[in-house]
Amino acid sequence: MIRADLSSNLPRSPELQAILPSPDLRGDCPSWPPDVAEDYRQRGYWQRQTLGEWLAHQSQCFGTSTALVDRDRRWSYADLDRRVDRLATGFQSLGLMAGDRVVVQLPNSLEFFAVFFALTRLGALPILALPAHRQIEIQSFIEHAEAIAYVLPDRTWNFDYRQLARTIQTQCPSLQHVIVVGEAQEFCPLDRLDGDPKPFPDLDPEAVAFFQLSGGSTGVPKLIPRTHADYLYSVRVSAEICRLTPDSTYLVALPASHNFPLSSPGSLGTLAVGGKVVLARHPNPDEAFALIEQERVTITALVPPLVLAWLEAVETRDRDLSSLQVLQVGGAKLTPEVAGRITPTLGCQLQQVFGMGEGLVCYTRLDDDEETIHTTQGRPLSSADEIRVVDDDDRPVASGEVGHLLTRGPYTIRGYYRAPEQNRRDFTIDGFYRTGDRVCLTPSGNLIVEGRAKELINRAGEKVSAEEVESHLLAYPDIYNVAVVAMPDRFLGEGICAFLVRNSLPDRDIQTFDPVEIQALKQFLRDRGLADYKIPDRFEGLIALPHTGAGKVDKKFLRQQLLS
Ligand code: OOB
Repeated sequence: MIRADLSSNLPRSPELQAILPSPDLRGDCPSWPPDVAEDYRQRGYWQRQTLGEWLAHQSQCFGTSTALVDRDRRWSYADLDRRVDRLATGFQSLGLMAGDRVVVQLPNSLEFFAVFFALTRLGALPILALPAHRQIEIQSFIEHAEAIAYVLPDRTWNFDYRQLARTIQTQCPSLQHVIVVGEAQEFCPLDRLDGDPKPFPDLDPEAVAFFQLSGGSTGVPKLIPRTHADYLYSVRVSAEICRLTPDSTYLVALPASHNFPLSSPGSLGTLAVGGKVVLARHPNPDEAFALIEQERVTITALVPPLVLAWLEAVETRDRDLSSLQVLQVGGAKLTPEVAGRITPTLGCQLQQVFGMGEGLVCYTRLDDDEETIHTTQGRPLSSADEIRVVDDDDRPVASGEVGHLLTRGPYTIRGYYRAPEQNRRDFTIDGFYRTGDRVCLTPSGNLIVEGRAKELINRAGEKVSAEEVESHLLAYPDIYNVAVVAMPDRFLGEGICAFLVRNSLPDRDIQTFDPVEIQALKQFLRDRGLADYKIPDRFEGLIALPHTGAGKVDKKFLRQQLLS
């Protein structure tokens, strides 16, 4: 059991907290206008329930059923709810209060769910980082949100997160608590956070509950504030669309904190109906196929490159995948050719999912015709989702034409956290989110994603800002100029190519980078703390960058060079 003396904070009384006004993030997080919010309430989209209350309710309904399976550990709904209560008390004894921001970077594990629900039950706000994030990302989340705590694992086979935490601690004055799952060394072990639950503060279901992360097109991190009410709405409807039942078993193969496996319908959608959630540490076919066979998994979600890996692996693995009914694919564009191979090879139905951390999620429906499922990315989950497809001047395009996708609705944010300038760019005056996707709308109301207008590289579903990678490469000695672009990649969908201009021009004919230089460049980026998935797949040397007539770097020309 943990006592208040473990805290570097003065203990703050939860009773006092309950009578204080709820933390007001409204200045930091643009919200829905009052009349729109009232409409969403009246129509029953937003309900008077927080994530914490929701979990307690699920525990009452499905107490002894298995909620979560993590290797040989199994928690029932009641186990989960109990652990969440005790952990929330432990967080309270550390001094964490409603409104405090906490970076959570955990692998797919029981602890991820315990921590997520314990913080939200307390009204503290998890920032859901990915296990792949490194110093650059974690530090910027902590600084941007003035987070006071960071929850991380001890290590994986090739990376020691505690070492990362040590570096972060020296850089981030706001950080007061480092909490480690596993061998904690000098930090606070998660296991010690425990205590008999006392009343938790009353929270407003329409207040921010946690932050998703946006694949921003600039280097600045964008935190997506999601409220209890908006998130639970999208979870409920997603579970319905995917026809989840208490007999459903969902395999979390992608990182559990990402919006797709968390809520579309993901783990939360499964818990919403009394189903079972199985956690894979890694989405590779060996681990995933074994779990599908052992736990009789009925539904899972993948990004397109993993679909290819699974399709190839089926031939050589002797596993019973017959329980699998639905394979959801999203995060990046699935080609109709690969879509067509899924049912014959894996024996399950395909559902395409086009969504974003900011809100809007589109699904092909399970009873759609084959053509729709293979060639479109589906339609919005709610009839209250508003969709506009517009030209560069925000005028609606003719029906069937390609244009920019704008959207607003009951679970799509009205602005990022503490980002007024970005918000002016990414949201229209009347509250539509500029998704950055170029789409066309079919006569049946389904969307086809044709590309992106924003300068973002979609590498196997991971969103990488070209500008961010460029800024780090420019810091390398002997690099004078750089342009980072997406390149077509059969497996990743898009790979990252860096065009580099050296300071010194050794020989006009030798512009290529040899393997030793490439290794050095990659190591340089890693040492700066950049996540691995942002490190370019290809490096090309140039004498100078090409420019457009308007004087901008001609990235279109560079992309074309990669095709020839
Ligand atoms: C999902 O969320 P994010 O926030 O990582 O990325 C959103 C972006 C979209 O704007 C789009 O550019 C791309 O990812 N995307 C797709 C896609 N699904 C997402 N592009 C083409 N086809 C698709 N099916 O990636 C996400 C969130 C919830 C559910 C599913 C995916």
